[in-house]
Amino acid sequence: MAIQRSTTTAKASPERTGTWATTNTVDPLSSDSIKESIVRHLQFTLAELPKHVDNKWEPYVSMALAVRDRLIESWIQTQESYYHQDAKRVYYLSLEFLMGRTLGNAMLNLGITEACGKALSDLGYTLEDLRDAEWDAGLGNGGLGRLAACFVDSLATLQLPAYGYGIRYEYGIFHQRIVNGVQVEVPDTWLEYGNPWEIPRHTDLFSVKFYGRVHQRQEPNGRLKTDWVDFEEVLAMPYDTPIPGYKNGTVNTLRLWAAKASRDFDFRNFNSGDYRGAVEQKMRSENISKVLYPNDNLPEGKELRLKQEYFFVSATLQDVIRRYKKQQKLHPNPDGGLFARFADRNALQLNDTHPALAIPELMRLLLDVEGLGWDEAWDITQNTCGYTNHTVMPEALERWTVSLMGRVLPRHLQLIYEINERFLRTVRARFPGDDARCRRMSIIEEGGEQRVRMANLAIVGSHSVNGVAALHSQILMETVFPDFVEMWPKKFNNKTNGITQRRWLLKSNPKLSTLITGAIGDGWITDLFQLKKLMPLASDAAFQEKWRAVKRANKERLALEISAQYKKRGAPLTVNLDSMFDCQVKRLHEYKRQLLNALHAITLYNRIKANPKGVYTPRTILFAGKAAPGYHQAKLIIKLINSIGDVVNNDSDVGDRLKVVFMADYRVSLAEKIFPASDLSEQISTAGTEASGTGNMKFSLNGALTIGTMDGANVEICEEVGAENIFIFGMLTEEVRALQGKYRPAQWAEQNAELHQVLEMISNGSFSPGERDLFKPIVDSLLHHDEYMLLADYGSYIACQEKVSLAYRDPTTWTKKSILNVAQMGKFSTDRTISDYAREIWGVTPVRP
Ligand code: NBX
Ligand code: IMP
Repeated sequence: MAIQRSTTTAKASPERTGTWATTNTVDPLSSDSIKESIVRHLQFTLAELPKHVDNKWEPYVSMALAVRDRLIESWIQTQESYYHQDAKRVYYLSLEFLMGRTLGNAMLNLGITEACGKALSDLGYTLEDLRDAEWDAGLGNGGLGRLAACFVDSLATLQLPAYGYGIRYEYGIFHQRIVNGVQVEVPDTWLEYGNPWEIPRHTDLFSVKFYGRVHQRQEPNGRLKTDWVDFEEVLAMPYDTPIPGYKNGTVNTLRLWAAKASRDFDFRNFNSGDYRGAVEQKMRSENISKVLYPNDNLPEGKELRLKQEYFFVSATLQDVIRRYKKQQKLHPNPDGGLFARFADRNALQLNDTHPALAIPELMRLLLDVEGLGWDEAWDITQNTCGYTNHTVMPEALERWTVSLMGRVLPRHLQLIYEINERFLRTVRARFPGDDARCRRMSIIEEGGEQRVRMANLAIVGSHSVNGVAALHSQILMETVFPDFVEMWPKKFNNKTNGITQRRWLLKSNPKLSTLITGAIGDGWITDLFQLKKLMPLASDAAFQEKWRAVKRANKERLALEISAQYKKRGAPLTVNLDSMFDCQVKRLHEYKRQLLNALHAITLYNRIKANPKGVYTPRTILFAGKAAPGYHQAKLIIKLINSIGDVVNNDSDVGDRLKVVFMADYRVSLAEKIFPASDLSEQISTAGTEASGTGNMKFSLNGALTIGTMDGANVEICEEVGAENIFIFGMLTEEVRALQGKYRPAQWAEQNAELHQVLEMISNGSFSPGERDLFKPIVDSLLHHDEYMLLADYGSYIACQEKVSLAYRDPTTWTKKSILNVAQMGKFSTDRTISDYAREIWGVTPVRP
């Protein structure tokens, strides 16, 4: 359905008096109307005149507001239709939404990119000019946060009644600078100039409580009533961002909460005479939404983080219940209590365990506030919640100490104990006398300091538990949670991740999009399986030629970006456009094995040095990614990569046959430039460690071939594109498992002369002149522990890279494989992922506004 283009009339709400009706006589999506709107915002919202503007920010904001205006009517209509049609709603609860930029996406979804371009050119600007004025909304760390952003896009495009709920961090993921090869973190002040996409809702506040104690008393009717007393109160204020579907009239909501000190609290404290103490407390409570925790796959266990998790869960659930009650009033249910249909009208999806407090919080609201009994409340909770797991690494599972939980959330700790007791009773009934099983399954970890295992809580309190790729789900069921699977086999399922093609092809790679649409039509934009129609063109010489020209142009664009960045760093660098762009872009983590890629780079360097006259396939090896600020080993790996670059890039024997590049500040907007320009995608995690990966899909959708292990979603990519169109190497999960316990990495180093030489160079200061021992910790760790078995996979990796180099020398075959990769990416659209969640977990269906 297309956006309404004709004359529009805003109707007055029936219960209000007065004449609200207005008429709009021009087509709001025409370039004239858009231009008028930009100028009006510049003048009346920003109090500026076009002739006086000397920056890009103000025209960008005016443009953004003009586009936002064009979403509002559909937004309101969409929300009204959810009420009118008594829709079942889905809530995606996530501590992270890595949205990136909004302008380009909003224009595409409204179908007004061209009109906007024309309007701007009349005013003397181009879209490209203004694009870079927008800050990335970087409210996430990596895959988990970006997945949430792709999900809300697909939810709107599929016209599902859905919401994203999270935190409006004042500081998103830090910016990364590279100074002397070292990562330096710079705060992300993305809201400094304001955010034109968000609508603050100053009147829709909820109160969230912390600390205090629990007080139980008998009510006159004999029931036990629980009160939470002596608490500290913080207010949650929502900020709404519109999430438009693709040209379909649906506009959903991303609602992010900001913490505000309560007035009541100000008043009490400021009048007590302790002014400074009161100010400090106010600031402390507003700190809750101040900053995103920058760790991925390693929880910090800090009190503030626990408060963030509870703050957003509590505000969200109060809002969900408010909306449910309102909808029940419009569509009364004569039989059954007010909450009888709650689970029929609401689905909550927990993005990892970060929002798992939703389980005890929903119980608390139903029991203590709404007055339901335990059994009814528990049924509702279990039937409403679903839990998605994103990691199998034990150190990444959240476990809050009981003492912290009891202090910050006394009522919730009590509820968790009660949930656990009832749960363990059912375990004992099923498996009498099996104490070991009870200890393993308990929500409370004993032995040492008591902890709350959030994954166990999430499993017990949900009706669905899913992993994010077939292999990951299998590992979850076989080795991480086998006891739970035995207890509830039907609860467990797989939902393989995806990506939205609207951002990761249509918007980020306009040239390839145009070529594809010219060949097969534009159906792929909302039905990615249609890319299959490219198959017959894979060997078509003329089509191949155009395909290569697109890749070339994208490489030119990235090369300019690289040169600009290195120039700023004072280390000018030109990359060879004929070289293979070999890219690994993702968070820095030992299990992802950027170091293995670095060992390959040194190996290539050594080969060139040993035989400078040899024939080599030129490569530009590009890395990008942030390391958690406290993750020293990861930061040292960044330094090593940059140091290898310093040596290799300045060696005249090497010339333009090899460059090692580290691009700073990997983020959504940079990713959008890298994927379209890459030839080779590095997906080389140790088998069994990467839950899914989604970067792997973005590369493949943009025509890069993959070198990868049989890990995460690589397994399914291989299945889709066929083994002949992907480069697979390394141990399988079972082989990794079999080697654990008896692995002697030093022996692998001794047996491979090239590997031995590479390690020797890293430890003898070849890449750290003047600081010989700088990288010794890396080599020590490899030789003595090598937790992720880089040395065991090195030989197979190098051999596989030789096959890649050889294949790249034959452009016809390479291009054919590239086209066949793109053609077979249909499965990896989040449209498919979300349809599966909607049908198999949430039970929701589309609502057309
Ligand atoms: O989630 C990632 C996985 O590592 C990927 O394999 C997967 O593709 C992706 C989406 O399912 N996990 C991830 O990004 N985790 C975090 O960012 C994270 C953040 C905070 C935290 C724990 C993990 N406390
Ligand atoms: P919420 O979903 O209750 O947060 O409301 C979001 C939007 O839905 C509001 O701003 C209104 O545009 C619309 N809305 C609110 N209440 C009603 C209603 O009772 N009927 C239809 N639409 C409503």
